Amino acid sequence: MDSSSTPQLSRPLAALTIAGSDSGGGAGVQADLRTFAAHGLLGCSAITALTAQNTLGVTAVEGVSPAMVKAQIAAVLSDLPVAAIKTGMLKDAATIEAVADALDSAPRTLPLVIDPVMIATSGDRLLDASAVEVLIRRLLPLATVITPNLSEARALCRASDASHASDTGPERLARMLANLAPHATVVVTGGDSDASTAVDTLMTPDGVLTQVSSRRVETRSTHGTGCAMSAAIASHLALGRSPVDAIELAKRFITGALQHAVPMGAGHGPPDHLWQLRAMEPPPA
Ligand code: PXL
Repeated sequence: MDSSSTPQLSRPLAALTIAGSDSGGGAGVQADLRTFAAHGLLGCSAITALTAQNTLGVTAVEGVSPAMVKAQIAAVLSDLPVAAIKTGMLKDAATIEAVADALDSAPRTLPLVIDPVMIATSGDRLLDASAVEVLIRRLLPLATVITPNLSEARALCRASDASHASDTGPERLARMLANLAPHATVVVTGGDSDASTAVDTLMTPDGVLTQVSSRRVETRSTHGTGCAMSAAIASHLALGRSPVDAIELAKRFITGALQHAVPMGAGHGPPDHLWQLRAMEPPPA
């Protein structure tokens, strides 16, 4: 497989992100839409919350009503050729219930990537602690892929009553999460550790445990890396790839986006989601 190329689309395809807006453009819906575009897909969105933020952190958060979240999802799914869905920031329990209700009417075959976003890189909370249990009960059973980082994986396992999750390693966490998301390939991402390689731990629904490694890229342009990773996985699922292939390809996409990032802002700027397109640009005249 020529894994670096995006296949020619025989028909137009869209992907839907259900996530929060990042006014600074690096994470959330903005990162997802750039990532979908980079994979040749129309990006549709159901915005769950507005965040006022920049590369230094979040200064304000305001939710969108659950009814409006549901209406956005229904409007998109009833008309556009959505071939995969991802969720990001879901803010609170009522929003998760609305998303789960809206997805109940989506075809069961539509791939769903759940990025269980809890806390921004800046330390700001993006999901109420009390909503973790609702995420587990309503959304994880619907997932095709889930992409927690180590601390999100631990929070999910703790909330599901798996005691001692705090000192548990990625392999055991992936096994525990496979019980909570029985149809999903679980990816416990390790990119935010300090090691010289970024190692993700994968567990498929049939119980195969593997690791995908990439060289760590030294950069401060890491804001929204998890958003772009889950959106890239959703993009490859939309294009017909298997979950494991989609995860490997998404990891290469992220590694390139980090390598090509140009620092922006005084804090953590975004990776370059459009790096593959820039490589195709003609040189300046
Ligand atoms: O990267 C997680 C994330 C998701 N969604 C929104 C965010 C962030 C991180 O800042 O702002 C809206």
